[in-house]
Amino acid sequence: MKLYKLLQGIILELDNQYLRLSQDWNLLTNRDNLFHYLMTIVKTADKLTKEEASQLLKLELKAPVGQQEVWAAGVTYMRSREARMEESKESGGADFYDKVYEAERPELFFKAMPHSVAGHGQEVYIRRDSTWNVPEPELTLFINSAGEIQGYTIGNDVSSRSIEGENPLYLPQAKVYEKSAALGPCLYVPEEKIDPGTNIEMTIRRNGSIVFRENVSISRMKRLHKELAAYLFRESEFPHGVFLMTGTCIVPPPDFTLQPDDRVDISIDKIGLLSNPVGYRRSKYPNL
Ligand code: DO4
Ligand code: MG
Repeated sequence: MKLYKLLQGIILELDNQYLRLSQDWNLLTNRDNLFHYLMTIVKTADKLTKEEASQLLKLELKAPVGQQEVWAAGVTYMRSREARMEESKESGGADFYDKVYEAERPELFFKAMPHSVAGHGQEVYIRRDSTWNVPEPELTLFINSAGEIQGYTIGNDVSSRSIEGENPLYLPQAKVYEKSAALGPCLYVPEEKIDPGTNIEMTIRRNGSIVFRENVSISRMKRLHKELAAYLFRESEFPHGVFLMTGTCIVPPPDFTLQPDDRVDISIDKIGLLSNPVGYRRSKYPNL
């Protein structure tokens, strides 16, 4: 089943039925055994027609995030390892990517606070001080405060490859800035773990034409989801749960950089479509 977060309330979608929930997002999503809890409330929740639900989703949809931080794993696919080694060979950083791909400890980094996450349909930003900006389509885990993977969403880990490539110590600036993370359109809560054969596809459009498209199965990931979750929870607590992007397996060619007004569409089987236009940040504080 799927949970869509609205400006006010939540829509639960189950087998083409739509139900309106008024629960608090953080309390609801952090329940033990979320799938079974949602099954118990299905009978009593208010029903919506398909038209009512699609109108609300059109006008009120937000990123499926409450007070949860967003973290990310890196170099979990061979494709990311190769691309990173290439981009950082001049800075002498290439070895680090090779080592982390092989190491027992995964690369995990902080990605976003909830307020800076873009939802489906909202703009993601690229940095003005970067010459090479890319989207990274990533299956994203939702892990509750007890460290259990309860759901999944689609993530876009928008990144600056020129800043990261110049020096791996610049990683936080390449990765963490306003609207560099997109999540959505929903939180997908299946009864069983996601199918390892699940496909992820990214399409980038410029002036309405496709300039990049690729499709890969998440089965190519080197690490297990539960292994990434266990490392993230080793010495940290997440009282409302946490989102964890699992790394990219799709990398556009080296001469590709995002431009304002591009559109990035990422779809993952069973979860849906996360579509975001690309832009530059318009500062609320023009003197900064
Ligand atoms: O090591 C840098 C980041 C890697 C990353 O974001 C990815 O592999 O998806
Ligand atoms: Mg990434």
